[in-house]
Amino acid sequence: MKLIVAVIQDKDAVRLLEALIKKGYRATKLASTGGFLREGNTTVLIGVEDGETDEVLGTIRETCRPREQLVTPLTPMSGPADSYVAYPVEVVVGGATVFVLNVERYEKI
Ligand code: 2BA
Repeated sequence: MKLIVAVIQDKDAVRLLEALIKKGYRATKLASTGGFLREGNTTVLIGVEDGETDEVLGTIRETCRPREQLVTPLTPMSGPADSYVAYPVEVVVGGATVFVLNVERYEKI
């Protein structure tokens, strides 16, 4: 058994969950926050049999898309803050950051 942990954008969460549930998978949605942007994102936990992993990864690929986002860097911790001009930089967020973990034991109690 595998545990698929997918960090996705909030905008894609409903589409991914609907697609997973339609295909008979079970999933848990967690509200999370990205360490870099410090903005809300969604982490989805999906427990699957080994042979189902690729289908779930395909579903994530179909429903989660990359988007460009402008980020304004924070003022530097040292140096004259008044002469610092923060130019927005563009980062590409998503489609999804996915970790596939081996599950040592699974019990439903
Ligand atoms: P954030 O950490 O808020 O990162 C959002 C986006 O900012 C990233 O998109 C990436 O394009 C950019 N970024 C992140 N760290 C950067 C850095 N040190 N320098 C320059 N740009 C940087 P994604 O790579 O698609 O990541 C989306 C979200 O997935 C992340 O949100 C984070 O919540 C999660 N994530 C990504 N990689 C991870 C990892 N190795 N471990 C745990 N969570 C991860």
